[in-house]
Amino acid sequence: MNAGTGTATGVRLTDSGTLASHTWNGFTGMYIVLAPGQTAEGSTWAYIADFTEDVVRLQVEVTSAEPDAEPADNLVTITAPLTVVRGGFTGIAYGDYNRNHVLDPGEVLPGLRIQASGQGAGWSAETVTDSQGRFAFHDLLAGTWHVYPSSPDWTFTYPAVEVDGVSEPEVVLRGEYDITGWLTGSARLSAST
Ligand SMILES: [Ca+2]
Ligand SMILES: [Ca+2]
Repeated sequence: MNAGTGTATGVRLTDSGTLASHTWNGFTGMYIVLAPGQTAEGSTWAYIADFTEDVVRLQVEVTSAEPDAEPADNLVTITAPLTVVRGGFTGIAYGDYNRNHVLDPGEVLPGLRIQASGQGAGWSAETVTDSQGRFAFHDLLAGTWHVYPSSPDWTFTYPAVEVDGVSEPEVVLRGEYDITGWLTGSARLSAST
């Protein structure tokens, strides 16, 4: 709010803190003009970028082109307690050779690279299945994670897993072999003489 008696031009809002990149609705890229007594509101939505402390910190500052009679009231610092929930999930990957939708002996896929990506930017993790075809992700941020097994021979659907920090869901990754890789061959025709 412009509490002064003169018009404020070039009013802009800047902030710093532990939030990831974000923009302010109502202020983004704009210089606002405020007549005396006029109020401007902004809102924002952001992921939290820094989890190292148990607080969310946001410092918002309003500046204008004109000298401010009282610069001290232009800065607001907000802190809120932050509880970071972490959890994980486990799973097994197999290639369903006989296409019966059942994990049969000999079908587990060891050494399979598995990626997981979460809701936030840069939320990703990766692991490799062990000799039993098993894998586990721990210490992930709670939320929806998508699982991406990668194999040149097997085609998977990419399941979504809810990580809640309470229980660790078990994910079964069933691979179907890529038929295009199995149909290569050659035919030789000969004509009778
Ligand atoms: Ca002021
Ligand atoms: Ca099977």
